[in-house]
Amino acid sequence: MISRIDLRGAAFPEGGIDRDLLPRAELDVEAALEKVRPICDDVRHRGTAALIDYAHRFDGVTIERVRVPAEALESALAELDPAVRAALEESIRRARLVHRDQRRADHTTQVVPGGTVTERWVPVERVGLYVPGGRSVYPSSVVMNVVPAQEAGVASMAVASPPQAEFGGLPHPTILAACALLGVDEVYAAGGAQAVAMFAYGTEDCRPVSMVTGPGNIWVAAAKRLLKGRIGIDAEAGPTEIAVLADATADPVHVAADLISQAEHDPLAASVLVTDSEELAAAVEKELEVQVGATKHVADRIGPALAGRQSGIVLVDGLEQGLAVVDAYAAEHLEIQTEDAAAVAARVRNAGAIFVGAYAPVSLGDYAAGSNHVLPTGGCACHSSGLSVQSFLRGIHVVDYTRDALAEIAGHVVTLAEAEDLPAHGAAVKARFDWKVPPSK
Ligand code: HSO
Ligand code: ZN
Repeated sequence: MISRIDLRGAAFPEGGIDRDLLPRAELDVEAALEKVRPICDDVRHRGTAALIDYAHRFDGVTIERVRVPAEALESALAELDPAVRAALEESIRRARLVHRDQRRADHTTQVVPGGTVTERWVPVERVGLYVPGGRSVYPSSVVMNVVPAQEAGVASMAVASPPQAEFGGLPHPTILAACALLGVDEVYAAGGAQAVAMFAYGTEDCRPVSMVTGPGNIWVAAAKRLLKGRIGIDAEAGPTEIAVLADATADPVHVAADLISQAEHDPLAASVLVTDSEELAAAVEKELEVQVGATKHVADRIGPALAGRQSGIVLVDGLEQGLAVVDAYAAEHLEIQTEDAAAVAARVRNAGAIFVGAYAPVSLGDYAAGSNHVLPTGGCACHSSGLSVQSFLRGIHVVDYTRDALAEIAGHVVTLAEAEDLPAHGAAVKARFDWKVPPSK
């Protein structure tokens, strides 16, 4: 069911191992761009009418309006299962605790007497948060997008999620209830690329936003790539990934359960075990058979995800090689199930989020650890972070120099301007001193 990649005895070069040796899903976002471009243009020009047409074409539902009325949000919350409400409330509470601590204070550096640079953290004014529908209905993703934006101080935010035929053309009621619970009252029944275009260009109903965040399918990723620049984006989320770095001390029942848990998202989801223990590998293979036989979503997602070339058991010679492999892979989620897991985790350089030891499964982070579950996929964890308060802030440098402080550095500025053949740059400084460069003090 799951393939093996044996890297034992392979050379592990200094600069890290070749990523192409490792399993990974390939997502051709570039090819999707051509399909997405006319959709985005159409939304730009026809606004709500285009969104209504796409709801019919892509979501198979006839809707009359895209903005979700306030009563629908209220009634979704009123009808929410109390157990789900309690779980969401606890998830929100924990996420708030963690994200509140991410807030940054403005900081002023005195460079010279009379010369300061202040870094002022300013939230993005308005953001659009995309929450997938269709195969996946994730109220937890509402929490993971909204909480950091709120804690960053974003003044205006809107959520979009695809219209569902089953629910009269509204987004899924649990999504609406989660929005209501978080105090988000601007929600749109729009999905896919057209929702991203709605946010970017604005429509009669929806004021344009400065930034769009949230996971989505390939069409959402392609629209984000296309419209990036006009809007800021978090990341082009790809299919979910879990990597588990485990040694002989790991419990194969836990490892198999965790690999299956993320395979449950998508046939393209990646589940990768990296281990130096042949016994563990064999026990996990056995356990996968047992557990897959007892779960849901096997034929359409788990089966193809585990059997796909994006998943596999990677055998390594030892912990050092294991660390080299997981760093090269840069997983969205990385579990460390080894002896002295915290010390091993501290050595990892590349991962979206790290889950330490036997009692921190990825599912905990998906719902209620307090951490964020919108994380970099496709190897992007080697250069990017997951969604956080920081994602919604801009650090603005405020430069404040007195006449004396400028005079002190003027000579160097003029010299550098001349070295770059930009004399007008130097002139802008000299103009303040009767066109003479002041002698440096
Ligand atoms: N594991 C997904 C998030 C999620 N899981 C939502 C369950 N619901 C990507 O990090
Ligand atoms: Zn998940």
